[in-house]
Amino acid sequence: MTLLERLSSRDLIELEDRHGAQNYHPLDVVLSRGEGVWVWDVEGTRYLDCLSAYSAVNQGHAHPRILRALVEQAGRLPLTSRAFRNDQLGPYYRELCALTGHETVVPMNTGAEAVETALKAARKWAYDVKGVPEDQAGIIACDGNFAGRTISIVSFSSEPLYRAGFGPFTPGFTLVPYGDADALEAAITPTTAAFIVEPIQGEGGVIVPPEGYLRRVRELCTKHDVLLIADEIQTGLGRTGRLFAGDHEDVRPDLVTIGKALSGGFYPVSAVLGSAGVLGVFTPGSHGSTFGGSPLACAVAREALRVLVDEDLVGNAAAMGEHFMARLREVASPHVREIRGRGLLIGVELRPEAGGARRFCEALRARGILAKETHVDTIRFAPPLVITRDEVDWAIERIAPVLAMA
Ligand code: IF1
Repeated sequence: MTLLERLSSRDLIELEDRHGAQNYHPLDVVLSRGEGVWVWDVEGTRYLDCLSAYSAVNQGHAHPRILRALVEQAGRLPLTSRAFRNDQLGPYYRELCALTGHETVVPMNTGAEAVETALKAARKWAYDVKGVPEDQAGIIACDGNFAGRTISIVSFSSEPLYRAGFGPFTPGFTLVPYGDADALEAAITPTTAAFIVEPIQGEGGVIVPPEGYLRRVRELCTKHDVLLIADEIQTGLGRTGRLFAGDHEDVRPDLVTIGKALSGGFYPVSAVLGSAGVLGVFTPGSHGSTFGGSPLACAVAREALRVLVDEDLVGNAAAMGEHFMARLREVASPHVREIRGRGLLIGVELRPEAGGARRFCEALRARGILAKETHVDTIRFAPPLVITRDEVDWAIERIAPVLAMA
């Protein structure tokens, strides 16, 4: 046992606050162990995790198969850099392409890097293929988007909190309302390279667009020779009850960004998927990453994807999501304004008079459920996709009195 393991939650919180930058306001629960849908704090209290590290642990905490793959590969060869080839990268590409139906992969680490990579590919495609004049390629994004924290990404954020103090911003971005295909069409110009969109907005408050929106967006992008970039970093890899959230409308984007659950939460692994025609714009030296495509990342991702398939986590997300949502709708609460979502990405929006979602998350925590508010008024329920029917019912027994509280 290390010294740190004997510190209380209070001691550990004090240390974090003394030495850490204050860019988060977490619930004051200090976790030290996880298994499947469950996590334990340093005092040994057990919680059902209804956040799943923002959908990075779709396969459940510390999945034993992914753990084994990680340890095995870490003991053999963690990193080569892309200056040399490694024996995990090719098989990883093959398996990822076979699973997703895409042709080409760019391996990166964090979600933000995958988004940056997709935007770079789209700009270069606009110049090399579409014939847009130099430095004029435009990208259209949606109000309420969340795609990461880099300067270029916050340059197209509509959230003042994410931007304030970080200018000057990267030019070339236009915003349109989410869910409004006519607004997209009106914003497209001859120099538009791409439209980037989340099939369901996560940070925006679990916003499900109107039925048919993504299909219409696909048609418009095709008609105007604009690339459709789907950011599936949060919604992808089973979360919404299909492999990709775009699958609900049979939409095939030109580029797809994935991350988070690609590693089952063990390690930052992200990727851009697309066709050779688009991702082929990258030439040697034009893009890269020290850790992207490392043997460790590839081995972990390969096993994380196999677990997704072998345990039918996509099917379970669909079935358990339906059950979770149906049980939530039975809960009598004066505070609930709307329950929405898909699969196991569920948002419960409270009425403005409820006093904010934060106090409900604190009350849930006191009853053994960890959930996080998004925006001010929405509680997000997004447990690991390995959750069982009994565990959903266990959660509902605790959620119901919290939603009914004064
Ligand atoms: C934080 C939110 C979730 C994402 C989509 C790209 C990224 C994310 C659709 C970037 C990341 C995170 C990051 C995390 C909180 C979180 C989040 F509330 F802020 F919006 F999940 F809902 N595209 N989402 O959701 O991926 O670079 O972080 O790997 O604390 O910032 P990343």
